[in-house]
Amino acid sequence: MKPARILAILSVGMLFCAMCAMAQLPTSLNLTRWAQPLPKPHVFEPVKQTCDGDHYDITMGVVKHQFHPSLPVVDIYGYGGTYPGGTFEAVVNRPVHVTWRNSLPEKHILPTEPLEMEGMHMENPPDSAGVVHLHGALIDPKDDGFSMDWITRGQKIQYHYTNEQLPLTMWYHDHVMTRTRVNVYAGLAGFYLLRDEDEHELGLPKGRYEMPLIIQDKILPSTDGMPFYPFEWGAFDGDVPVVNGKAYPYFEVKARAYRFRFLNGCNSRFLRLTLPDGPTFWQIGSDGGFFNEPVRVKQLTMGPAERADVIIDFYGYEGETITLRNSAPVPFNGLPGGDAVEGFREVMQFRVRQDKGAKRPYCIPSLRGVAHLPPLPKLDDLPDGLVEKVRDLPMELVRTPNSTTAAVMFLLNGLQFHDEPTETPLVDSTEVWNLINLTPLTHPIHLHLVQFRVLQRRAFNITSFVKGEEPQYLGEPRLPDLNEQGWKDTVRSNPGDVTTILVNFPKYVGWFVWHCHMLEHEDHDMMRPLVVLPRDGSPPPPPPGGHNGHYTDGHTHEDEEEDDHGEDDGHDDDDGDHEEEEEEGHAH
Ligand SMILES: *[C@@H]1O[C@H](CO)[C@@H](O)[C@H](O)[C@H]1NC(C)=O
Ligand SMILES: *[C@@H]1O[C@H](CO)[C@@H](O)[C@H](O)[C@H]1NC(C)=O
Ligand SMILES: *[C@@H]1O[C@H](CO)[C@@H](O)[C@H](O)[C@H]1NC(C)=O
Ligand SMILES: [Cu+2]
Repeated sequence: MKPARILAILSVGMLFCAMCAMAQLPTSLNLTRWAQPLPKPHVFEPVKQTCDGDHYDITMGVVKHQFHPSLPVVDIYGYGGTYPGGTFEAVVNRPVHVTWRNSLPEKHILPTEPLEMEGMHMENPPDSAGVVHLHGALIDPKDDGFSMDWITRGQKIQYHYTNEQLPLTMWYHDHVMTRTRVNVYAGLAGFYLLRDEDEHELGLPKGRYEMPLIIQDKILPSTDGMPFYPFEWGAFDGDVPVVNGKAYPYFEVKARAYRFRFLNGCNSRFLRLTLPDGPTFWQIGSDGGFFNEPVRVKQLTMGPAERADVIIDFYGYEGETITLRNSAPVPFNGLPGGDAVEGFREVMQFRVRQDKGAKRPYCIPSLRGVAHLPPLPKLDDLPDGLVEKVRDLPMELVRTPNSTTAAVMFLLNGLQFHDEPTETPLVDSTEVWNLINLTPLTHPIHLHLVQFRVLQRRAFNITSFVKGEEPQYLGEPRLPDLNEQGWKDTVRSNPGDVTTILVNFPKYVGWFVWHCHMLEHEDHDMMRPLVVLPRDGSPPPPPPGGHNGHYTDGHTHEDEEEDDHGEDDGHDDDDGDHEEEEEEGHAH
């Protein structure tokens, strides 16, 4: 039995201890609600379009930002000059090539004391380290933003997004080892919308009637306008909702249907969103794309990194103001009930204009022709020979070795990130993963590379499991919610449940990761390699990130001129490079 297992049984008591020990966080200023309009993130323009795709040149760096009209403009982080970063508009099967440039400062704007690496057997990354992960993408590992593949100030790297997948709502964000929580909190996140031709024929609301909504939480305690982030490993929950970068915004809408791409972009906070006295949420898609038919949702529950594609029809609500509310408590355990802190019960406001609405309610089309979503398989009824491997993967709360900064940490499968890989599926194989949650919290579990199906959840006896016995189930399996029955890349794993997913590992071999998407958990140390192996027994390509001295790979990270401000010379040079990397990356 692993020591981690023995400790896990103490988990509930230890968690509360850890929480008492945490420093009291400041509270935000009392900011006037609905004092500013909701902005729409700008759409990135390609620097050039060629037969082999759209080329972009994007800098991660310091940006000017104002969270609320009563606060001054501050320096935080962003992509392409703004927080949130610009939106990529991409088309299925048309590749996107991005030169990511790093001009992040040598000294981080948020606390990153080197002590944080205790017990983790690796050096602290430089403050300016940055690496971009495209969340939801079917992708070659060299382009995936592996956590050790960071570049530092003055460096650039080109990533290739082939877009060979169904249309979906993706987002891109920073993913540096042990630093994701601070970098994302500082502003490094944006949308990547992938569409296809057929989607246009559905007649869904578009243009100004389509709005991405990245909901995040901040603490804005001071008149200097800077968001506060503690030096902590425990989950962080801000008390002010920030939507598309603005605290408590309002959105003026017409009395007609809108399409919203909801994204929970919080570090750790779960959301349970409602529109009391407002129209219904009709969810048309989840993380990995469309459902066959819209799903009526009363409460939209979203863990960090989950997306929901939602139609809201304001027809018949002329002249009304409708508040988007949240009731998800902290900590979140998946049970009904509880409530959010006062500042987070109201997220944003819709003001439905009196003039010029629609003439009739919106009729949502069937999405079947675009979704192509196979019926949800049943665990007991999977075709013979489909599943090559079943993995039982416990998540646990354990004592951190020798740490003075964090008494406990969450682990996957009792192991830390730098332990030998254990999740090593064969390429093009299908596996069943049982996510066995022994902790008192819900964890949003994310796998890179794939879109999977959630088959079921089933309560089990934690006590007997911790003793090393086979899982002892305490009830019948429960189907996932209707809006969790489509393609998912992030699933809420609730305490005391075995959450079972069916996952295929397509096309690419090499090093990816799977992790909890509560960023404080992910950073220490609830993230593990996911190494997809070739079928012929040959070794997979090494993990990206060789330039950092931790691994070796063939990947080039170029240094730029010292005074680089992103707007590129030497851009044309990238193309030669790109050819080279492409060949290299697909040569297995
Ligand atoms: C915040 O300000 C509003 C409006 O001025 C006021 O009604 C409310 O009581 C204030 N809340 C706190 C906690 O001070
Ligand atoms: C913890 O500290 C002890 C004593 O200094 C040392 O022997 C041990 O290797 C440390 N453990 C880890 C995991 O760093
Ligand atoms: C859980 O397992 C423990 C140890 O095997 C047993 O004593 C206990 O009765 C079980 N609880 C339930 C609810 O079955
Ligand atoms: Cu977690």
